[in-house]
Amino acid sequence: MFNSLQEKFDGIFRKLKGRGKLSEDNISEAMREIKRALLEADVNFKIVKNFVQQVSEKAVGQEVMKSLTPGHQVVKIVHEQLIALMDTGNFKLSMDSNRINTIIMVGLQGSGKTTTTAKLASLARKKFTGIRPLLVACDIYRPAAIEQLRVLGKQLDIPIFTDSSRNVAKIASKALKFAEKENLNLLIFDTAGRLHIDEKLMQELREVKKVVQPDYILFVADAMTGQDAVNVAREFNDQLEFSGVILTKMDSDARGGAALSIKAVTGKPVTYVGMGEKISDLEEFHSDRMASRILGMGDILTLIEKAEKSIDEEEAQKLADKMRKNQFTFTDFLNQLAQLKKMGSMEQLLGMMPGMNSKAMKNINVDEKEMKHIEAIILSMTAREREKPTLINGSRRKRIAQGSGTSVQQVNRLLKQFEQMKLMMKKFNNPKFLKSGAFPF
Ligand SMILES: Nc1nc2c(ncn2[C@@H]2O[C@H](COP(=O)(O)OP(=O)(O)OP(=O)(O)O)[C@@H](O)[C@H]2O)c(=O)[nH]1
Ligand SMILES: [Mg+2]
Repeated sequence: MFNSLQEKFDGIFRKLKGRGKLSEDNISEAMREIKRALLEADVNFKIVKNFVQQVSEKAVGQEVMKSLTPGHQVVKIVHEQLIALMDTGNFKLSMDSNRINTIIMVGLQGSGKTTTTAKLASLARKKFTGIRPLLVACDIYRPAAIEQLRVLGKQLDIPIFTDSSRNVAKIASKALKFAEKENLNLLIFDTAGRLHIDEKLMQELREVKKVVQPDYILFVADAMTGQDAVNVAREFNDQLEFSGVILTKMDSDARGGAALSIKAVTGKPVTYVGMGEKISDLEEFHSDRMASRILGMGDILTLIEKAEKSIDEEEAQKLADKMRKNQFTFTDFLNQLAQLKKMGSMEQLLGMMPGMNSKAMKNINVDEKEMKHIEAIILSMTAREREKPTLINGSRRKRIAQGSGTSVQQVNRLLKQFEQMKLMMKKFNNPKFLKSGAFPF
């Protein structure tokens, strides 16, 4: 996500930070570079112009020029300005289990409406107490669309509503009655997409809107389509007035133009972002966290939230105790790998760490295959070996390598890394080390 923009900002800021004092020329050169970087990221031209103008007005001010760390001051200004650009205002999805809540999903064909309908239902059920969702199939043009929703519903154990009527507004109205009867209180309407906006679709959506009187209309857009997504958003908003945007496929979007422009162009905020094809790959959008990610400052808050959602607190406490007492074993390591996997791919997680821009990621070379090897090696150990790795002599190493389809060298490497890890933990546990401030948290 945002890889190319991250890399460019990194280069621009490195130059600025390297200078003791900044002249107006230095700043205007940086502004030219920022402008180019944003345009290459496919951000709307007018927005770029405005953005750079505002940043430079603040940056050439006395405070920055006189500051001892002018480069850092400029980064701070850009950070603030990025936050303002993507500001979500006071939008917050809220739900009340004592009444029927409704959301209509709209957007072009293939933007991710159906997938996101399921993701959102699952997220709402977790986030709000007493929410019982119903997925309503309003895409009557493709039989496969209903089947797709059915599969997703089944996977999540969430009911879906379908009807043979050819009138979408009628289906919507029947779905509302069905929900009342079945005591379901969140209806998400998955509507049909078109390749382009056409009057028939808009008319149909307006009718559904009239019948449902929805709490929210969410416009779903494929982030990878950049400015096209923004232009389509503007038209949908003019014709239908939506409440917010969900940007999908952010995991594959290297440029970020849609995320950066859509609020300024439509006046409607990005609310959630799709970060992958899995049901759990839907994240709340926060402009400050996104701005930090773009500037390579990481997104520790989202990382913590992900951890809170996927990691069993009691387990984590036990683990921390073991680490403190230096009793950490391969069994614990295996458990930890399993918990980590629940949080997402290694790449996704590392991407949220501060300083992890795309360049750093390349150097680290997150190899999911390597993780699988590690897992296989540990699984090939006996229970006793996992608890007491010093038992693992030459012949055991050979057996483990054979059992896990790896080499003795790989087994050796893991054993060595494990020892080093334990040494590190010992260091962290030393109060002197913690006081030295070397540990960042
Ligand atoms: N990588 C990635 N893929 C996604 C994401 N969201 C959706 N997709 C994929 O995008 C494709 C289209 O998604 P759908 O949910 O079927 O899109 P749709 O808007 O319902 O499409 P139509 O019903 O044809 O209009 C599917 O293959 C999804 O798996 C995302 O956040 N990341
Ligand atoms: Mg669909």
